[in-house]
Amino acid sequence: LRTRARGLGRRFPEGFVWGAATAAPQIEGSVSAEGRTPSIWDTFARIPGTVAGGDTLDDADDHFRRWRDDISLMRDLGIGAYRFSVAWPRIVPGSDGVPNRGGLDFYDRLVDELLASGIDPFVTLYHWDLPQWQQDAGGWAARSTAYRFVEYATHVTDRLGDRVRHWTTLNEPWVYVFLGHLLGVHAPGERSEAPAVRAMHHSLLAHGLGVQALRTALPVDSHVGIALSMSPTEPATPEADDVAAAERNDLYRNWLFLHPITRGEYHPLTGELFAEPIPIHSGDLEAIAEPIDFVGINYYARAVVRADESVAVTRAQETRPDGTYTAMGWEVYPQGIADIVAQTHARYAPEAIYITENGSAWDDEPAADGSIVDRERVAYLLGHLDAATQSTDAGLPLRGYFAWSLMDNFEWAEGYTKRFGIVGVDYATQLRTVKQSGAVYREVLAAHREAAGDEGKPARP
Ligand code: GBH
Repeated sequence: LRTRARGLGRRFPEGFVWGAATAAPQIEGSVSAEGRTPSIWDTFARIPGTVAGGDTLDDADDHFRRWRDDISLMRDLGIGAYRFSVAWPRIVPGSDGVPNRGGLDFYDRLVDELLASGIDPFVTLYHWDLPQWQQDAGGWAARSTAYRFVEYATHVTDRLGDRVRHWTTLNEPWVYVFLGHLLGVHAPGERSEAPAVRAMHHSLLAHGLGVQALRTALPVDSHVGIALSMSPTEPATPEADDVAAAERNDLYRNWLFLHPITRGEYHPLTGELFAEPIPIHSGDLEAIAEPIDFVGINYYARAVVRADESVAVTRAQETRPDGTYTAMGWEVYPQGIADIVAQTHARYAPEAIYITENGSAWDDEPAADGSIVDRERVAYLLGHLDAATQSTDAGLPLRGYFAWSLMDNFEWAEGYTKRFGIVGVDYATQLRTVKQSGAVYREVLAAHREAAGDEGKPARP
């Protein structure tokens, strides 16, 4: 295993960024500390039946208090970059828009300590924790949310812009827009098309206006992008109707957001997906297409689609091919990571691509001595890294990889029952244990560092 990990590490190009990712609502806890007010997930989790086991964000990984230890852990793993999100309701706790010093101070210290540890901070501005006060003003279905997002982003860049070089506007808008507004399984729990279509457009607008604001606020050597959920989508059979269904599903799932961001217009087939009108104002599409420096891909699994006249394209049309499935019920399909990078490059040729998330949940069983030998996660990790070398070998601009997740955390509707960490968390004691997958990742990173002689070199875009 060690040999395989070390061999893999050596196959990545010089300057390749190795990271781990988290998100504020999933790890921080301390939900009312230093002036934080509730987010839509605090509210949603309190509705009976929404989150497994009635779990809430209240304690999570207690990272808000243990952040220093968590950075030591990253240092111990040899991680070169840390992707985390800033909690909007910590920065702007109320509708008066006044920034909150206590919230800003937290991320200020975090960034300083990361830099002092030689870890490059990758900041995500929005990872699903809309302030409840803004939901009360209409949430993503309201245009004002895009403007409030820009004000919030500006407070963050005012404080961190001198030290953070990589910025992501939104994490997976597709997921919070459709799971949150059409399917109702994520916050805010709405179930109809009108708010979903509006949330889609206002998210794109928030992204575009956010990029413009970031460009104004940040030094020129800063890199700005977005992280999108992507599942390469294939037809279940070569039959024409399956192929057609897969094509529409592919557009819906993978390119709905990236197309307007890179082209300045919605994909021509977007109108066929929705009956509700998209609330476009003049100038919106230009703003949405403000150039970005990188696309972040969050890759977990592929989708294999068959035609089904009885369901809309925006509902599941997936089949379940034979294979290995994670505890989330997602197929293990390493080739998909190379496929989706190739497809993204072929369609939109972004300057740089990062895998901003990749990982898997399994029912980890700690051994009697407390160690966690997570064989399936090790296999998933190595399999996906192996496949990712297809992209770098082909000369595609894949610049980095972030494991999801640094540590077990609040897995949204699944609560704390699903574990994605390469580090285990015992929620009763908050004890962290590096899993075998974490140890293997450490080997990959060490081998890459030695082979590329990367020590001390700054990361590339
Ligand atoms: C991400 O969402 C989130 O950014 C992160 O916060 C979260 O904890 C993590 O992933 C794990 O869930 O049905 O087989 O085609 C990922 C959401 C996962 C949505 C994969 C689409 C398709 C799998 N995506 N899913 S499949």
